Amino acid sequence: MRQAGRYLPEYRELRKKAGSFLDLCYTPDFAVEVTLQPLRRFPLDAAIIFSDILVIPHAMGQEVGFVEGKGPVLSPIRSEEELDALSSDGFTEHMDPVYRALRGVREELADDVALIGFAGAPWTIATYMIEGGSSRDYPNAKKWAITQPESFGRLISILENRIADHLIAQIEAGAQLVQIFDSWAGALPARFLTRYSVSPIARIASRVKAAAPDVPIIAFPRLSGPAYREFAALDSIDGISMDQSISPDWIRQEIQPLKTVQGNLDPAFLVAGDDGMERAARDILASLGKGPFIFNLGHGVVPQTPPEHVARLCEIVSEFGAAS
Ligand code: 1CP
Repeated sequence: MRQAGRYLPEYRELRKKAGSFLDLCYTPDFAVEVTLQPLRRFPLDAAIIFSDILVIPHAMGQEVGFVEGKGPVLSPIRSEEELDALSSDGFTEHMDPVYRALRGVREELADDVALIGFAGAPWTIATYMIEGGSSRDYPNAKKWAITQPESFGRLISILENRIADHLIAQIEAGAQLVQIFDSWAGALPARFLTRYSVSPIARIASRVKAAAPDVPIIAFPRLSGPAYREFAALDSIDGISMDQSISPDWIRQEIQPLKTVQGNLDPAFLVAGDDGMERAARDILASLGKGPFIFNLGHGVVPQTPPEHVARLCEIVSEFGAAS
């Protein structure tokens, strides 16, 4: 999940200094520093490289910006011609600062702290590319998928290739585990889920496995409900990250027998803190803590989160780990 970000004053300061979000992402010294900021404060078991899922469309020539208070803004792609104008030339060179940042982080991390690389999944990246930013209903992306499945499939397939390349290059640069974020999987109609989320993720994971058989791959098909089972059935996936809409008991019964589970505290508990947070965290640990499990949130840390609450949550999880 996003563990860096605006809830940390030191992040806000560095972001101001960098000028823009993308400058933060593409300046290795800054990206290393932002990645390590949460690790300096909290005894976390893993660092996730500071970057974004939207560096992929940016590397293919799409205009991408991050506007304060609004989020990502892209020049939307809505036609075959705009799709044809995307280019994969120079992709690796464009991404070089990300790989340099991974190397820099790995050098500074303690040996027992894992470094996680990541990418968005094709459907989630495609929604931003087509809608031009965050969306509630994805009208343009869905219309394209419904009315022109062939060219939509072409976009998905281009993204699959770039995502697989990007994950493999991150592993070569020091990522010891990679996560694929399909944050908007839950917005796909059931009839499209396999075609545009499960299968593309399976193909990407197979390519990554062929290049790096020992590196675990976690899929996060957020809000996909009972269809989480389809992802858990994939051979090439090692772990499933769960959002907070699913009860820990269902996860224990349906997913944990198949895969390592990661999740799934609602980030709102981290905002609230106190007893509510403690009870919710302990319930998750009691339900899932005996099986293969990575305690995590169900989505990214939100800006309103008091850092002290994160520190307290780390204590609760460590106490459970020490006692079991
Ligand atoms: O700990 C870390 O910082 C890890 C780096 C990380 C990751 C894994 C960032 C930095 N972004 C992401 C993934 C990401 N980016 C996802 C998938 C995970 C998720 O659902 O949260 C998505 C959908 C994005 C797209 C994105 N980036 C948005 C839009 C979200 C939406 O609701 O549409 C936004 C606002 C960003 C900016 C961003 N990326 C990362 C951070 C820390 C931030 C916030 C920027 C800031 O506060 O300055």
